[in-house]
Amino acid sequence: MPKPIYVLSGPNLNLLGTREPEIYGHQTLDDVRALCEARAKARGFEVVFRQSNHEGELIDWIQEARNEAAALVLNPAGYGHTSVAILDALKMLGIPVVECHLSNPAAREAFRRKTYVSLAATGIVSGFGAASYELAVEAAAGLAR
Ligand code: CA2
Repeated sequence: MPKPIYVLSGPNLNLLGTREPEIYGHQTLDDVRALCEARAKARGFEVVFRQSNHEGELIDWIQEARNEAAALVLNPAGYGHTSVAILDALKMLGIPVVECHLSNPAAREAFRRKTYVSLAATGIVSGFGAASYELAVEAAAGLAR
């Protein structure tokens, strides 16, 4: 059995589906989890799916992924635009990293056009709502082989 694909989500995404559906869609994070699990299963992987509102906890999980994961899918949410600490953790990872966003940050406010995470990501999937996660898992499964 291969190592799992870690799918980590950052702050406020626990509230997904409850506001701004025109930007983020109507699906909840539990719906997203189900999509990720199904796509990973079809590619022979399991998923470790977690969300945190805390930067340090996300960093702990990224460090854990060094030994425990085949690849990482990360939606850093707001931390993507601010966190050098998460970038530093990703640089030490040594496994493929797929950055993932529900919306397309490049088409939004100027402050969203840069993410630190992108500097360490193998690739980015954004703008497809919950399907961004599915596509990111697909990419991660391909990279993990
Ligand atoms: O599009 C994305 O996935 C983002 O990572 C979402 C972040 C935002 O800061 C990034 O620029 C792009 C915001 C997450 C807010 O969480 C939500 C909570 C409830 C409903 C919708 C989103």
